[in-house]
Amino acid sequence: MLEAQTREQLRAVVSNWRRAGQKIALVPTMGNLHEGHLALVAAAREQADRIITSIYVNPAQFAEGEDFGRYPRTLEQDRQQLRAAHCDLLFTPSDQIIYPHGPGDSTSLRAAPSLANILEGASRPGHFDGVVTVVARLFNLASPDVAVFGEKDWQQLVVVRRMTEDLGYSLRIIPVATVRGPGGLALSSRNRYLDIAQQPAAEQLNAVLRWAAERVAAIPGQRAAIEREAHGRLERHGLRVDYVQVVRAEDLAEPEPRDRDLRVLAAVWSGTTRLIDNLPCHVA
Ligand code: PAJ
Repeated sequence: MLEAQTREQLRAVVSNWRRAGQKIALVPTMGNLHEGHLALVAAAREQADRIITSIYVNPAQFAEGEDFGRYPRTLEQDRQQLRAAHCDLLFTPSDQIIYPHGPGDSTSLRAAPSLANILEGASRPGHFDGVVTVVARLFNLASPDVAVFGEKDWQQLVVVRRMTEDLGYSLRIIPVATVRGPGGLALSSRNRYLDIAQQPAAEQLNAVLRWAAERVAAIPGQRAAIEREAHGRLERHGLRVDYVQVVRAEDLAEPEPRDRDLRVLAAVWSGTTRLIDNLPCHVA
């Protein structure tokens, strides 16, 4: 596996691949890789000849008081996993490469407000601005043909898809289904903040979403009541609910009676750990 830290190192490799007519996939991550990330690398393999995985813990998408400082950084472990997954290039830019003048004084993007100011964005103001700002930089640096994102972060996927369209990138966004642990908990780097006693309740997040998705699929007219009941169920499991909401899958809008592809999304707190999850909900 090749490695690059700078723009020049990355460009040199990418230009070689381009000259050889090879198709390039980018998998953006913040590291501390798990099977969810590796599923993205496997999906990238299906779509392209060469895979670039980036690891960069992006300060611009963490709000004041969030876990930027203690976000797990496990580069050596990540490197080994990527090697085993046959990633072709690991890109680990420094802050200086991504934000030459510092994140506070950089030229940045604003994510589409209708997508970015709700759900996660309502609780984490500016989060998606930080995400699209870094993802656009990574797209510019790597100029991939495809970029792979997890459905685990459904809202991020929708926001990035819109940014890609709005800015006219000619690349395809490939979504990958959420990888879960045996109890249904979506794999996440933040799961390591959970202690063993919090695990069963955390697993209820997925169980309740499964229940809600099935109910809404069967009786979409009862959506609001189902959201309320899901809220209550999560609280009864000791989870503090930030939101549990059914939206139109493609643009997170409030569903209309004719909409078929919905998505139920939730964020909860288990102690000091914020967990998110979502599931598709197809109305027959
Ligand atoms: P990170 O949380 O490291 O996630 C990187 C990618 O892995 C994202 O596309 C995310 O949706 C996906 N992913 C995480 N857990 C997953 C799981 N259990 N199953 C499937 N995919 C999963 O998301 C980010 O980093 C950042 O916001 C980033 C896009 C890199 C921009 O900084």
